[in-house]
Amino acid sequence: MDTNYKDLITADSHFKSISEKVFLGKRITPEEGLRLFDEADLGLLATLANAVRERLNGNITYFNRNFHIEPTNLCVFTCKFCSYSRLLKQKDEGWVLSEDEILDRIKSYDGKPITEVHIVGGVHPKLDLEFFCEVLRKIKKLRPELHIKGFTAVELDYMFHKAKVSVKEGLQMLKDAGLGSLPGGGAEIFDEEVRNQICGDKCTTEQWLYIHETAHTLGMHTNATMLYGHLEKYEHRIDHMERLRTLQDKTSGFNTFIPLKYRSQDNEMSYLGEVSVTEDLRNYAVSRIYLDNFRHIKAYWPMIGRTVASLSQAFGVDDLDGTIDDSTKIYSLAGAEEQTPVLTTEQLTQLIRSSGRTPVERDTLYNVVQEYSSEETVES
Ligand code: V47
Ligand code: SF4
Repeated sequence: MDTNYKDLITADSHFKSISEKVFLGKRITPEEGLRLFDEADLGLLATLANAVRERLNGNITYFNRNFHIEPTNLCVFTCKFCSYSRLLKQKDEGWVLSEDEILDRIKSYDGKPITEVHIVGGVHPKLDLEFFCEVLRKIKKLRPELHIKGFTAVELDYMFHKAKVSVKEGLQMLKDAGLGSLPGGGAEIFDEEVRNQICGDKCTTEQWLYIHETAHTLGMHTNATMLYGHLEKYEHRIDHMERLRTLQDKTSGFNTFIPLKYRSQDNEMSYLGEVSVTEDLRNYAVSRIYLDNFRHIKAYWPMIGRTVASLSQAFGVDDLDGTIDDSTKIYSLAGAEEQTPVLTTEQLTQLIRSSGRTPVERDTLYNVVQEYSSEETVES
C-alpha cells in the first residue's frame, strides 16, 4: 500500500489507533472490532482488510478443485434457516445415497484432476459411524491421493453419541479410515441465546468448539464458518470470531474462515430477508482484520455469486471455494445467486485475474498445486 495514503488515514482518521494497529500487524480488541462494524466506512474497511490480506497472502487468490457429495438431505434436526433438509417423516422429498452410489460418484471423477471431495449432508440415524468408516476406506482404496474433507461437528456429535464413543475415539476411527479434515459447517453463530433461537436442537457451541479442538490435537486441520445476516447483532459476530481466535491461538488448527450469508428462500426465517452486498463486504473485511491468526478467508462463490466473489477479493478474501463442478444443493435451495454453480478452471482463474489477483490452485492444506502466470490458458 502507498505510504502517503497510509499516513493520511492514520493522521486524519477517527480510527487512528485501530488503523495503526492493523498496519503494524497488531491485534485489535473486541471493542475495536465492534467499532469497525458500527462506524467504519467501506473505504477504510477495504484498505485495512487489504493490508492484512496482502501481508499474509500477497496478491494470490487460491482456489481448489473439489466436488461435493451429499449422502442425504434427511435430517433429525430442525434448524430454522435450513431450506435443504427434510425431516425423516418427509421421506418422499428426500434422498439417502447407498454406499455404492457414493462410490459411483467418486468413480465418475476418475481421470479428472480433482484433489478433494467434500462430504456433508443431513443427519440421518442410519448413516452411522460404522457406515462412514467403511465408505471412507473404500474411497481411499479407489483413489488414495484424494483428500476427504467431511462431516460437520453437528454430524459428528450425533454420530459419536449414537456409537457411544468419545469425540477423540470417533475422530481417530474416521481418521484411520481416511478422513483428512473437517469442514467448517454447523458453527452458525456461537452466542448461546441466538443459537437457541435459530438451531436450538443441534450440537451446542461448546460441543462444536470441542470437536474442532480435539481434531486439531489429533493433527487434523479444520475450517470454521459463521452464518450471518439473520437475528444476530454485530456483537454476536465479534463474539463468534473472538471464540475462534482464542481456539486458534491454542491449536493453530484452523485453515480458513468462511463467512456464510444467510439466504432466505423457502425456510422458516424467510420473513427476515437478506442483508445487502455492502454488508457482505463489510463482514468479509472485519473478519479479515479481526482474525489475525487465520491465514485465509474464503468466499463461497456459489452462494454469493461471481460478482460479489470478485469484489470480495478487495475486502480481505484470498480464497474462492473452488469447485469446478459444485454439486451442493444446500445453497441453491436457499436462494443462492448461482443455481447451477459450475465454473471451469479457466473461468475461475479468469475471474481471479480480472479482479487484479494472481490465481493459484491449492490442495486442501494450501500446498500449491499449480501457479498460473498472468495470461496462461488452462485445462478445465
Ligand atoms: O452449517 C444452511 C449453512 C452450512 C443456509 O468448510 C446456510 O470448506 C446460508 O459449512 N443460508 C454448511 N447458509 C455448508 C458449509 C460449507 C460450505 C462450503 C465450504 C465449507 C468448508 C463449508 O451451510 C451450514 C449452515 O451454516 N446454511 N442453510 C441458508 N439458508
Ligand atoms: Fe440438518 Fe444441517 Fe439443515 Fe440443520 S443445517 S437442519 S443440521 S441439514
